[in-house]
Amino acid sequence: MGRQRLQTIDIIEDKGLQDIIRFASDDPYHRPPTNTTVTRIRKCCERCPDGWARYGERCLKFHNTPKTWCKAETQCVHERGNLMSLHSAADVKIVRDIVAAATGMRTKVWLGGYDKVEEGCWHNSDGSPFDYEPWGKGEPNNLGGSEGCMQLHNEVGQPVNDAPCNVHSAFICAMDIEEMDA
Ligand SMILES: [Ca+2]
Ligand SMILES: [Ca+2]
Repeated sequence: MGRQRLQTIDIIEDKGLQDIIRFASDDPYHRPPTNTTVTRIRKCCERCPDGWARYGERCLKFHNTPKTWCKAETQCVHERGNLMSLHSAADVKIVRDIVAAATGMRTKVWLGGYDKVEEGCWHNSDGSPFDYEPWGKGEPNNLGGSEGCMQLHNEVGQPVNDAPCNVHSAFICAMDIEEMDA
């Protein structure tokens, strides 16, 4: 449902109102939406839910209540997101900025990366490509043979570390902006 609304926005921007009307219903005789309706649709879909911060095409929410990686992911899913996946240096920076603003310091934060299923085979819990790996020096080292979850490190120059998934840590959730309700 959210995806359909986003497509509607794309069409508004790309092709204009006549295309929206065709897109809005398969019934060629339906009443076309008014401009007022279109405005309302745009506003509803271009913001994040309360408590979430807009970041590009994603909404982010920091949780400073430490949980295991799995419980953190569960919390994110409950809020219709996932633990945040990293895809660029800007992604690391925004997490650092949000965490610093919320806690006043560098805090370890669970991210969406995990290799718990098969050692060395990393995936993001949101299903996006695991295409950015700013591991700290010597990481990922799978210390003790039991580090399967990606965590933002709290030391300067050490972006991410593989850590034991059962450690309790703050975490950050992300959702695609297209997946939210009005
Ligand atoms: Ca591992
Ligand atoms: Ca490690």
